[in-house]
Amino acid sequence: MITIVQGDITAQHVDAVVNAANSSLMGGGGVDGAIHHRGGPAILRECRELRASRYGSGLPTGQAVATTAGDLPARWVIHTVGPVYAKTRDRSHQLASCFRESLRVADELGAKTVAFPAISTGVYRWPMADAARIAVTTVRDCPTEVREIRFVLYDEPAYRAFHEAARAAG
Ligand code: AR6
Repeated sequence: MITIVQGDITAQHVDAVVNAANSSLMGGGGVDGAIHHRGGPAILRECRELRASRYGSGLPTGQAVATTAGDLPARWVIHTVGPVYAKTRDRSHQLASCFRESLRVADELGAKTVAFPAISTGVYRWPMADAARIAVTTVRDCPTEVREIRFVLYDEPAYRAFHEAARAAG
């Protein structure tokens, strides 16, 4: 089931929230900043451990990895790295990969409810309507045990874009 809501991803009562991270896993602005701010230092501690153990040169674009959600209502944060938008180079497959890989990690964890932000549409400048189309069609076609995939959009235009994408996807 796909649901679309307007709100703050850090406030979602779901099993896992997805973070629009960068490959350093060391935090940043936007969703990433909000998740680390509200989730507290436990998240960064696990991110540091992941950098030291598995991702010495950073989490590659399109991949996903889980940590605790610290003080957030969710149980886990799934960090994924969206592509930076570029007119001259189609990176749609990397954006789609973020959704698929996040759901794969969610299945490994046993998460049944997962909240996604509009990955890459902020600092990484992906046009909202196109990002919404990729997000909705990718999760719709992705085999998963997750029962609710919740898109959490920060503002009204993003919320409308995801509704329109869901309507177009049928
Ligand atoms: N809840 C839901 N959506 C949000 C929230 C929130 N609390 N805050 C912002 N958004 P961005 P990106 C929306 O920039 O483009 C960071 O510095 C926002 O309006 O968070 O993938 C990372 O460290 C936008 O539509 O992620 C990376 O360096 C969407 O979330 C880089 O930004 C994504 O915006 C990643 O850039």
